[in-house]
Amino acid sequence: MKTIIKNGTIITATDIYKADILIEKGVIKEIADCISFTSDENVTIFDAGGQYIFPGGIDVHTHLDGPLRESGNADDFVSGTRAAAAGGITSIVNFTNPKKGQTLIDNLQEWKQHAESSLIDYGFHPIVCGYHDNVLEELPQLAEQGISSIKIFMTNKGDMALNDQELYRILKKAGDSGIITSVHAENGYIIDELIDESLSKGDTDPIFHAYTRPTVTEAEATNRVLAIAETANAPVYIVHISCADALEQVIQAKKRGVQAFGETCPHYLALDETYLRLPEFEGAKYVCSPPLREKWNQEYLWKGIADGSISVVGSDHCPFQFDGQKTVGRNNFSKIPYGIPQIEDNFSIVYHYGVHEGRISLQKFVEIMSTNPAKIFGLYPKKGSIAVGFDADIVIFDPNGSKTLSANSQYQNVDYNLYEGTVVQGKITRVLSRGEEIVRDGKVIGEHGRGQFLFRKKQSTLKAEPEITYI
Ligand code: DUC
Ligand code: ZN
Ligand code: ZN
Repeated sequence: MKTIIKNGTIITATDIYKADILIEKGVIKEIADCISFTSDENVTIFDAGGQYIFPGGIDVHTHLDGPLRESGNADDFVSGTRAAAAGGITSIVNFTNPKKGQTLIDNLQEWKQHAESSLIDYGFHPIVCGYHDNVLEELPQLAEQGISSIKIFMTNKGDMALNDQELYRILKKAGDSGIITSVHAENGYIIDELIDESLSKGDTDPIFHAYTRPTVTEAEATNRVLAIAETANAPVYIVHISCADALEQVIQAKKRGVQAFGETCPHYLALDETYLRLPEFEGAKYVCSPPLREKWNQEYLWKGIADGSISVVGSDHCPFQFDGQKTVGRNNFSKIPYGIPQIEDNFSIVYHYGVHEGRISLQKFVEIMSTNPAKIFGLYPKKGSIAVGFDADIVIFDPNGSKTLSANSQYQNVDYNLYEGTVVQGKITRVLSRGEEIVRDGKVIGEHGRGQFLFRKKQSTLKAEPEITYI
């Protein structure tokens, strides 16, 4: 069975050109000016005239099925990967949450079972919750099992936060094992003090979530973990950079030669702290950590994307229902589960505010949404571009179309949409995953359970490839 995509404009991280694409057995077999076929062949033809052909989005920051702290999140692998597919995402790397006392390897096996219902391909970043010596022994074993990244926290005192010694040991051992360490960099010890001070004054509204997590607490933690990674000579990936001050730490570390990569998220690019002030407690819908920042930070984040200081945009999709989950914190912002729904709109928001509004090029869009995540997280050259030999993970996108973002029309299993009513330029018309059409005219038609586990390459293998050096 063959598929040919005709007349589209192919966008990669480096090129824009018109060509046809031949897909066989889920893989891109040929790219040429005009691919012909005979009428007796069994060929599916998609005419992509006037449309862009992007490599499928790779979202390396998702929390599907995540029991984060006391509240379970609203999307599991069925609803979450349907939403992802509708939004142009063909692969995710999802966080796992180990139970107390569970080994990382056991936890991985458990999460592989959770993800069997996935519609799209998936990998995992195991979260290391707290430190114990076994963790160090397990890291090389994880790498052998196709896990080339982990996540650690400098916040959430008690159950997750690591001290500097623990950060150093884990970063070093992970780096030596070919694993890149993703870090949630906020100084949780200081934040907890600020929360107590705020609550004792009666300052309990959602906006105080932002005021008790000031940019300096993010910048300090970012700087510290970058210095620790530098000492350990280990690669480090700073997740969800929200502000100029934290980004500046990454820029300085890169100048010193630290193997540092930065990620931001669409909400830091498109929303700001004023949303936390919405009446009727609606600000709770926008509670995430790090918090939304003053608007002027957005310009710095876009500049960081454009100049390569930020390598990836990930969704940090971690949805909670407004009714019944977010509302738990009505009288105390620190009880609002932090996290927001985003997996479905990530691609559209970055395209709209980035490409359509002229902040980044089409090639840069592909680089941050697909190519860089694939390279940094060990999926390249299987995923992350449109080229012969790559999986046929493809988004066909009409730049003249548009879409209205709304809770009423979304696949995300949550009772609100962050961007309710926003009309974004461009429309995803088809999505292919390994050559199979999973979205048609914006509707998900792929079956859940067809997604495959992504065995990812170790970071050391990746480093040997020249492509990574441009970041
Ligand atoms: N921040 C995180 O670090 N994780 C989940 C959601 C969030 O807002
Ligand atoms: Zn985080
Ligand atoms: Zn997260």
